[in-house]
Amino acid sequence: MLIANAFHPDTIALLDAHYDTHKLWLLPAPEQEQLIRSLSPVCEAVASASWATNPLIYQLPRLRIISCFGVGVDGIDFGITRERGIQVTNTPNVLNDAVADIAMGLVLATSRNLIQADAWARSGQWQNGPFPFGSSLAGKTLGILGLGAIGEEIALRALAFRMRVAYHNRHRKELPFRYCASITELAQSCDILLSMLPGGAGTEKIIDAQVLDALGPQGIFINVGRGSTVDEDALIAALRDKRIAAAGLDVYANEPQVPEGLRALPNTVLFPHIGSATVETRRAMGQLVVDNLAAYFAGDALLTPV
Ligand code: 8YV
Repeated sequence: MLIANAFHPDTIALLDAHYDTHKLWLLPAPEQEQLIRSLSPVCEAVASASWATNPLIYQLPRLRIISCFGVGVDGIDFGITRERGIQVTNTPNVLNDAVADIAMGLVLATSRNLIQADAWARSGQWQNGPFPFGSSLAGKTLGILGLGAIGEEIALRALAFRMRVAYHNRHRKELPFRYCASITELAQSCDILLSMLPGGAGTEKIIDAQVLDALGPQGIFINVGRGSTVDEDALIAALRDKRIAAAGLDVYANEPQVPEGLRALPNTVLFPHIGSATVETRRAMGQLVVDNLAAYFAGDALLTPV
């Protein structure tokens, strides 16, 4: 088994106990290539984050199962996995609360300028005058783009903050929230547009200048889904020209690179993809990776097949 990423130590220990494991992330790039080549005739299983998976699929002809660490599987070439009968699993649901918490963290940080407020208190600027006012959440509309299991957790939290909730999905759901038939309609109808969209060809740069202009100069954009869904140049231009008020981002098109244009702006809050990054959640995700592999090798039904 090839382990591609540095999972929680408990997960690594469980994998080590049951399989002949090889750890890719510990090696420098040339040695990684060497390891993959040497395992190519024998490697049957990969435990990997989605983004690190494709190169392994192409180089491991005996691969039978990919146990993906994360709910998003946009880094996996399903054309190839289906053709070769490779099973794929992911880790849904166990991360819903952690990601929803970070989403609300970005909502609060952008609307109340929390990061700037911390800097203000530390730097002694308070002596020269009060911190500028933010904007309230109560009574505002949170527009959730991609209302799946995580989106529903975010909606519950928004209701507790006395916000209204609207959403856009391809299909309307039986939920007591306003449904908008298009992304642009949702952007027009909300104060804070929050994207939970998955990556992939169907959503590539779907959040573009037109959507951001519909959000408007008081609007805030939050992204906790995938960076590939945003036209980042259009986002930088909209933030710079004050065509939207602020953005709070946990994900980027080309991670771990964060575009200089975003870093240079004062009206952005930028997190390094920490949506699921709590000890408890990462442990639970790892356990699901391990349990799916155990089920596969025992000949049982996979717990969370994709
Ligand atoms: C990452 C995520 O998988 O689950 C997802 O889709 O984006 C995250 O939880 C995790 O950070 C590992 O890369």
